[in-house]
Amino acid sequence: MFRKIRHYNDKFHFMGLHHIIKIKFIMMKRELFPVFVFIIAFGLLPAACNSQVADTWKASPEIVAKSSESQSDFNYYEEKVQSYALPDILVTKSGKKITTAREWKIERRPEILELFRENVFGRVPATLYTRSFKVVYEDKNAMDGAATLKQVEITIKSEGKSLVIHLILFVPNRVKKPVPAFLLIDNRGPGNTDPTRKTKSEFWPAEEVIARGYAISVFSNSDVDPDNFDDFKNGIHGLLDRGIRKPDAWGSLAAWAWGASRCMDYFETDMDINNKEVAVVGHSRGGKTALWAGAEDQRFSLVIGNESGAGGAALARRRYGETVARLNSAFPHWFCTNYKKFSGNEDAMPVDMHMLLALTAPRALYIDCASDDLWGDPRGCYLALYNALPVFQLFDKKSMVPLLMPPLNKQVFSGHTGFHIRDGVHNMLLQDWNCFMDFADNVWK
Ligand code: GTR
Repeated sequence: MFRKIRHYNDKFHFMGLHHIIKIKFIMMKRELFPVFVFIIAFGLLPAACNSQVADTWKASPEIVAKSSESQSDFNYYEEKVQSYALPDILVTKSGKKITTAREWKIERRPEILELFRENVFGRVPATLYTRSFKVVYEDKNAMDGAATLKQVEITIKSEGKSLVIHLILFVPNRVKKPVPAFLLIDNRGPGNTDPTRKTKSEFWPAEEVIARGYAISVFSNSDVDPDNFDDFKNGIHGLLDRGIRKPDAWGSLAAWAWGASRCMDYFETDMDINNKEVAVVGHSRGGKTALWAGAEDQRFSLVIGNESGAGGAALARRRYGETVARLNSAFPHWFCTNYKKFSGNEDAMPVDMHMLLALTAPRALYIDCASDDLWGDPRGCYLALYNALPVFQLFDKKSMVPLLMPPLNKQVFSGHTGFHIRDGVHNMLLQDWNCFMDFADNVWK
């Protein structure tokens, strides 16, 4: 069930079961032996040799030292990462090996989704509610005629109480409809998402996205659930939670992800939007949320986790930068109560974040990090993506990222998986969005 891996450099990827199986297969066929020798000579050996190191990202020693100094309770040294064993993504709880896309979809995916609901993000309550949509403002001549602006109220009602999610949507005018769209789960406040466009921010570069022919939309996570610990009294919890809170009841991240799905419900009613091509995007806590939204709601065809870090793409077992214990103490409202069992006890988790990423397959997944954001463990995010590939490849062999982490500012993607690490601090910038759109161009063609 668990596979031992080495952590320090990327060479361990060759320990992946899928590679071993492939190599065994090649060796069985004698006529293919020269191919095997070729792979060893030109594939494994150069990858293991130092000449490649210049082409792969490594944390800057200065930033490692600085981060370590400012947060001395956390590990920033790669050589101090203890070895760990990741749960095998392709072996079911009962020990069955998954070898086909069908088996993944029917057997392993639902099992992993349940494990994340039970132990990490929590479960959405079954409480009945109604939702309605109202376009409260429309400007067909927004952005000097380049786009149509729609401001939509999504009203959720249950037993006399209600809550409104405010969706802002720009649709490009000079493009054939319906168009693909990006939906940002905004965790930074309205200063980044001004519908009047008097204030502009790279965090939500609406003009640039419109210029590329995509619609761009946003809602604020705090509309769904304010980002503070109040024992789950306010926001959607106040509306839908009933009875005594269970250890697997949803936290705020799951609530925000649920909010993204309500925006998707709206897109399904808007003829301008191609609801088969909607990307959910989030930064940091919003990035963790986007990954979970994509796992829970398979209508999102592209999932983008920007600097999602611990509780997002970063492998928990590496305990590099932010840890499960710190997430639980600093943000007790983000995850379900069961997640607290894993504070300082990551090896006991029945999942790790490569499994969260795999829940996106066979849809498209993009992960990105920033070089100075060691708190969010860029290498741990990459390793999660790499270790999710066997699932993507059950559907499409082309889904691939290289063995070694790409160097700074060099985007890599193939098939339905992509990655980059940007130079600089924790943020989401136009440079990142350009990479998302390049990937989307390729996926949505
Ligand atoms: C930090 C938190 C991270 C990340 C970040 C953010 O304080 O430790 O997990 O979510 O906030 O959302 O900007």
